[in-house]
Amino acid sequence: KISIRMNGLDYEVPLGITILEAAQEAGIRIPTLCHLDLHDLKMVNQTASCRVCMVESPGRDTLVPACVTKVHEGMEIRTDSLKAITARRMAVELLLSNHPNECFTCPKNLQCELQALAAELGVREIRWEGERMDYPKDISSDAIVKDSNKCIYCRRCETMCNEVQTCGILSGISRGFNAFVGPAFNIPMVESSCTYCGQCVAVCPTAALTEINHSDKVWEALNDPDKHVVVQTAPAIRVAIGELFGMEPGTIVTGKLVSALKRMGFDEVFDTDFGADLTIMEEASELIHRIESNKTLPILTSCCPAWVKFIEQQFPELLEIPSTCKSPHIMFGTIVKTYYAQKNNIDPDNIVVVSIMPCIAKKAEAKRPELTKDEHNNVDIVVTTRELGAMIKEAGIDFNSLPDEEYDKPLGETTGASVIFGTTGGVIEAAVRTAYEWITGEQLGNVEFEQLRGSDGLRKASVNIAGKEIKIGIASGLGNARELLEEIRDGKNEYHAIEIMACPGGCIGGGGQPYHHGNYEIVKKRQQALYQEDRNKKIRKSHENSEILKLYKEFLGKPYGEMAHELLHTHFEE
Ligand code: HC1
Ligand code: SF4
Repeated sequence: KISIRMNGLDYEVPLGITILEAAQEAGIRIPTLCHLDLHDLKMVNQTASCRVCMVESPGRDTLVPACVTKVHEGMEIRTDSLKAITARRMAVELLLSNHPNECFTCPKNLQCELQALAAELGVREIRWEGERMDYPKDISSDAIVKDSNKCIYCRRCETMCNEVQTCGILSGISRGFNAFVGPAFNIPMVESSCTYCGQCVAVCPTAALTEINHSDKVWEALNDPDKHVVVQTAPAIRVAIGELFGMEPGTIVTGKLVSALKRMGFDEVFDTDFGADLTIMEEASELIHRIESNKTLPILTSCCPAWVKFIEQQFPELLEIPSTCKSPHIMFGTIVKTYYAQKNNIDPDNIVVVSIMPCIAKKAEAKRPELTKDEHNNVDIVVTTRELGAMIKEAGIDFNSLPDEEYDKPLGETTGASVIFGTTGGVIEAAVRTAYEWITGEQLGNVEFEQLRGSDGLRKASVNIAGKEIKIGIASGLGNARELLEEIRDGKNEYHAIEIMACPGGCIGGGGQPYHHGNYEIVKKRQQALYQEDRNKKIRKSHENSEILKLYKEFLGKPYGEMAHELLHTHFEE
């Protein structure tokens, strides 16, 4: 420990920490903008480029950035001097002098960290009316909008993309005044190898990176009398959307979510969890088939579209091993446009399937050629949790006072196994519950597999099924996925099954969820809420979902059979 003096008071702090960390320990706020410490992901963005955290250190002539300056014995620091406050304000003023003045219409309005800082620091005028960057917006992809004019060069996205996700798409481009972050040579996003995981969007403090907004398409469909509009909600929405209405992270709002969607005018409100139960029927069958034939192991889960794009682009030689299952919301869309359409005598061309997803990559997934090649798409429109929250507000619905309502039936019955899909480890736990009972013919006493749970990005465990150790790997975050894939490629991996989710924490940490500003405690609360939702369910195993069993009996035939293959499975592209 060393002694320092901060704002006139004495503190004992550990040697080697920064002024910013010392201030945080002492409960003193130093504003930051480019700095981002994601210690759960072992990632710190420490570019010190914004100069917002300047503090005064008497004895030194200059101000110093608190985020990168280490404390030393006897150091004196003033975070609140006029000089420090003026410097901070000027740093923000300079950023604003080259920032589009369009807060009113900006997708980040009221959620922008730069805007919030300007308010906090009392910036009341911008004294420099100068030249501005004038790059066209990149709307080339189906998922992400890049507006380089709003880039403040904090490089958080770059650190996330390169160090956590290891995708290497984003880097600094151009020099000086014109500098921004984008794909090499500033090629359009769609031409890059971006996975659309959206983690760069999740950490961008401004609107330089946002999701493409598709809410107008939903309103159009809802207002078209010829359209039958069916909505489905992903597992991770119910434990996060409440945050957009001031609720505590991890508040379970399933009933209010259904209620809001009914009030918005959707003809049917369904749950992607049903699709997840269906996925387990197929994926567990595929797992058993591969274990019995001892071929193409390990099987990799295929529900995360960013992860699928990652393996297609980075490990094309391994495309034999992912499960061929379509993702749950795509399976659900397929069933709505076939079984449901036939049962209800509705022309599938008049059905619009809307998916509410925590994910930005799902937008691009829904547009993949092999999932849209039939005369009708599987899923027509994808909106994120954030987009839905904004739509509920636009519709004037008072979310917090809504009653709890139930998902529509049929196709409305879901299990605890499917709701945990939304957290890292959940898909494989759901698959194990079913595979265990199918292989052994015995009922599981306890359906909770603690060894598969947790929040570390890379976990390894095994489950004993009928005397055989089934080895399981779990990765969330694409950098962790890369480690497992390299092991497989190099023949060093002995796993039977691997679950991969592109976003740290799984879908609950998705790029389309309410912004958590790098606070992974929020993501962990969402995770606990999903496990609670699982415990609240009467049925906790996918193969006991009676609506699913009926669907196979009336329409699909056998799990992993011919019809199931045709409708519920897909292939991957090099
Ligand atoms: Fe997910 Fe999935 S769990 S991918 O994370 O398999 O997005 O929530 O809907 O499709 O069920 C996302 C979540 C989601 C699918 C399911
Ligand atoms: Fe990188 Fe993911 Fe952002 Fe694409 S979406 S640029 S892969 S972080």
